[in-house]
Amino acid sequence: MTDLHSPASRRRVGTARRATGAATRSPAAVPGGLTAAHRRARDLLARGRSVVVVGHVHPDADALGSALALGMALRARGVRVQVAFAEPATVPESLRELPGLELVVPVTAVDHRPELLVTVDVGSAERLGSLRTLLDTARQSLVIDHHASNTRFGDHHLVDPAAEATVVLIARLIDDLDVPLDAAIAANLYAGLATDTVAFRYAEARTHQLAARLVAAGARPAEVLRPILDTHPFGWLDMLSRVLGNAVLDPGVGHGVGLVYATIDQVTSAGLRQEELDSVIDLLRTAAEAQVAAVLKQTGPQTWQVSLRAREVRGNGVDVAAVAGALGGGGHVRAAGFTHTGSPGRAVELIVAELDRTTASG
Ligand SMILES: [Mn+2]
Repeated sequence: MTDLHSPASRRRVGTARRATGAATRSPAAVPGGLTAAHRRARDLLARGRSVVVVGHVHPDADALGSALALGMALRARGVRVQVAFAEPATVPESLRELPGLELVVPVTAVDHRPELLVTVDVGSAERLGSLRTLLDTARQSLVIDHHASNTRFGDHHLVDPAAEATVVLIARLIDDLDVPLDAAIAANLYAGLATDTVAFRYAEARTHQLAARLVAAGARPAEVLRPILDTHPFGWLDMLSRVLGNAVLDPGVGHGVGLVYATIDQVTSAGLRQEELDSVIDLLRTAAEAQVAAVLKQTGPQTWQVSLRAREVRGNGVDVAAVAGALGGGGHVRAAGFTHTGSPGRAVELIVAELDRTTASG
């Protein structure tokens, strides 16, 4: 994903916790009082009789997978559940094979006075889009998320940046609600887990163990991931050939850090889905000669959404969140972005200057 909330290339430090239900019920001390937050979340979910679960705008597999898995688990407990997101108006095409989509309701049909609003994978109230009004109208709200930057915008919060995906937190809660993992719930959890860990590159042992549980419960990895990761329209290949054919490599940027970049103008992106556009940075970032990759995607006559990725070098690398932050954006250490107004050439100049500056001081 090109948005700033993709956890691509984050690195996780192990904690004492494990992903199994038995472990989460143990009173083991967890930094930040997570156990208490987890228990409160479980109690809220156990009591709620009408729940609306909302993912972030333009939901990815972690957001929608979390919402659907939790929604199905609550439905199994007899709870009245709706799943929603503010934009786009329909489920993104690549996520339309996830089980449980019958829980998704359009914005106009959302119950605005539920007992409990649960937001999943949402880092800030803005990421709820028009559904942020639910924060005021729901009786209570519970924020479940793994973004370190979470602004804690609800009444109650289960925020764990050590979780590789929000579905990890959802899996623990489902265990603690004593809802058995069925194939449909497992498929949703697997979709979020596989994508947010960049196909398990950034997954601790306990997270691989969770994946094994999900597969044992009936999630079929190839079937779950094919529409999400392995399916593009033919026009994608033409777009790639043009965009990648014009990619530029400058290995000298940042005192040898190296930058590879490409631009996608509106003519080139016409008719393609977000899924196709988001794939470009993942190809670009494989260039061995550059530690930093940038994709400049035109969103208006003079506006460009710039995505940055940093390659890890022996456990180290450029902090692109700092680069993006200096240019008015933000994100994660290895995946960040900013919005640029002006020419794409000027955006590249700004990135180069920032990389030269930060690598000189580092
Ligand atoms: Mn996520």
